[in-house]
Amino acid sequence: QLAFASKKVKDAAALVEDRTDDGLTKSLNEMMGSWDNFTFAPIRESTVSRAMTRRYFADLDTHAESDIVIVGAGSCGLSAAYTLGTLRPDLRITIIEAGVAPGGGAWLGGQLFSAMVMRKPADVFLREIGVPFEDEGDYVVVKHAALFTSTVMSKVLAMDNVKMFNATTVEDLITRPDEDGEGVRIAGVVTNWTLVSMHHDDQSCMDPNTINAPVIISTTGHDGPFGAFSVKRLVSMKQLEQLGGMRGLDMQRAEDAIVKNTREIVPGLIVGGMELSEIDGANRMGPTFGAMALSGVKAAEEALRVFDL
Ligand code: AHZ
Repeated sequence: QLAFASKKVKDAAALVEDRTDDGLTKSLNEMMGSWDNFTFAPIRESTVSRAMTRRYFADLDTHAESDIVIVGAGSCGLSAAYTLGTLRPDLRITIIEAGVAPGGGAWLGGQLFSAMVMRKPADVFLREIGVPFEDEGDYVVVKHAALFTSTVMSKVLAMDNVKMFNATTVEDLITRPDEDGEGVRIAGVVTNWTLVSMHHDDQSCMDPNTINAPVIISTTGHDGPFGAFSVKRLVSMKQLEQLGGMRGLDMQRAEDAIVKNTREIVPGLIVGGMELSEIDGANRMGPTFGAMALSGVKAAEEALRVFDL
């Protein structure tokens, strides 16, 4: 254990102070209106560097051997991470997200509109994480998609056993021969800084890093610059014959299909969310997110089944 670990505030509730009648804490209240003599506690620049890098490299060290790696932190990956982290605080869970900003397509409901629609029964997941919604009968509406995404993300990031490496891309899969020696099982992921992954064509000698794990959940979304990563790689390594190709939009069919088809695709690799549509030739659903949340829950369940085998 590194020394800084012992300083960690284990219980966030211990940080919460009583509030005064105006709604703010006494400490903040006292600070307001007394800016003339205001000054921060002293710091040296190297202290800041070390505060960040020491933790990051300790996390890299710890998570080089993970129990479960989730690739992609969109609505599906985050829902999977929440479910896994809650059910199994004993497991070391690693999230690799290519973007600087995790959340995938779940910061807006659709086009550039704020509200996020989830068809029932996905409201169970909103109740689980404590996101309020308007009940419209067969569907519910969260007033801003960012409320859903930031809530599930904040819960996941606060979990002691979960580490997210963002701005980091999974650029290959680690494989081993499977039991009968004919195919492969997935045994981890190959990572690199996203900015490096984007420049393999014009820079050389930028070898990647690796994370071993017996179970991977891939939720990289449908095909696009970074999307459908794992399933495209399975085709190029001849573990899948071909991709079905995501079909046109049909909300009714698409959401049922994505949840139903969330499964282990090759030993050790579970695929969830819109990445699945590329394997199975499923329709897209457009701006309804219930299937993403529940596919994440099912992917977590599948991952635990495989992990506990
Ligand atoms: O940055 C990607 C995004 O945050 C990340 N990602 C993709 N490839 C990666 C790689 N390494 C690391 N190689 C990678 N990260 O994966 C995340 C995918 O999020 P998403 O929101 O695109 O996918 P999702 O399946 O969670 O949600 C899909 C949401 C959609 S798409 C859609 C439609 O097109 O009709 N409808 C819905 C609800």
